[in-house]
Amino acid sequence: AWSQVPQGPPDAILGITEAFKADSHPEKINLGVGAYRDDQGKPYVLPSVKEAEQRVVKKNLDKEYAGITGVPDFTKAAAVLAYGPDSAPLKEGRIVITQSISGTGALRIGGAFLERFYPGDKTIYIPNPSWANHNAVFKDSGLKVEKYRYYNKDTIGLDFEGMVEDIKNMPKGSIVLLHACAHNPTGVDPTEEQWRALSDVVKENGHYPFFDMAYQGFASGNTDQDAFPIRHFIKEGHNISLCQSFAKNMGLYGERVGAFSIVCADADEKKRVDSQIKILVRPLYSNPPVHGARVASTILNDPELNKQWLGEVKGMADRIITMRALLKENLEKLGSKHDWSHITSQIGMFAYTGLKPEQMDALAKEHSVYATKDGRISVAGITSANVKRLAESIFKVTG
Ligand code: PLP
Ligand code: TYF
Repeated sequence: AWSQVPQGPPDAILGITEAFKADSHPEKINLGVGAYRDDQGKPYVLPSVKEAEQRVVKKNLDKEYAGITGVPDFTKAAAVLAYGPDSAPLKEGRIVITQSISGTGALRIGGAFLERFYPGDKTIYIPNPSWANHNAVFKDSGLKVEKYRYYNKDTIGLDFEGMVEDIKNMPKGSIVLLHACAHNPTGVDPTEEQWRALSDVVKENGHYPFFDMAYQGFASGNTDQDAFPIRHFIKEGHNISLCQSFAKNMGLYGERVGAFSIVCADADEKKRVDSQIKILVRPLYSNPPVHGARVASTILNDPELNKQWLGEVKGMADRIITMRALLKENLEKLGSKHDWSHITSQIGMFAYTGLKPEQMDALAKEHSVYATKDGRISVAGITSANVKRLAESIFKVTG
């Protein structure tokens, strides 16, 4: 029946792991997928997660279905984490929130809701570049995807003027996707002052802000600080949508823990939107898995464990910052003539090195260093043991 099905290309990011696995070099380095590693290069299960898991198991809970929108203790706490305990719409009971299959699932529910109900043009504007999956998720949700300027390759920084100009030039009432913090793939975020200006431009043009926050805590090491754009937009009266992922900040990757929320005008609107979210989720996957949400909920709702977790998030963010500094230092020690200051000025899990596709190819072929063609490296894959060899490899391919 499927003789007409054409061969498709592998995922640009997940495909790298395949190439890495096939390489027999004893000191091969995988900087492809954005997943945190400890300084031994091993996946990291947070001690707070282990503790929460023990507590969940001890409770001997049943395995009944969650409601369509998931585990309420989890979603309530996820909303507080993002919007803050003093958030007005939260206190006024006008935020719809549903558990989701991690951040990707949140984006997909959001995309489907916009496709079904957004009163304006069903186009979503995403930054150029953006996480490769954004385009696919929104296209498959039935939205049109357009890009706005974001990255300036000459400065290896934010093209703030271009971004503002593009947002101004979108048709009034456009949907604008914004990475809340730790922009993937560039590691380049607007400053707080720039966020204030962005909030104004979005408001002046009647646009609809749709936030993706997959790395809360990973940018600054502080979850409140990283939520600044969300909280500022709310303070300015924007009724935003928000996708949250707990893959990175709790290391719950494979547990698929996330949330999607919509800030409504009032409690009545919330009730109606909530009913439609349920109608939308039901034929997609009926209801979400409970285990990961219980673990996250245990961490978020226990003050002691919560504090421990925040320390562990900071620990991950700090290790990444240390590796950035070490990589830059090693490149300079080798006598590289290039300016590598962007490696330490960029934030979050990724560094956008500015390396060309040919140089990335050479890194893989000649040095067994694997990362995406766009020059993005996952700094979380760098360790004290491999940073020197990595710097030497980058030095060799960049001259
Ligand atoms: N959004 C961005 C910008 C991402 O980088 C990712 C990947 O980690 C996601 C969303 C969703 O990831 P997940 O579905 O694993 O939560
Ligand atoms: O950008 C990354 O590396 C992470 C992980 O299809 C990821 O966001 C990558 C690709 C993908 C799903 C997750």
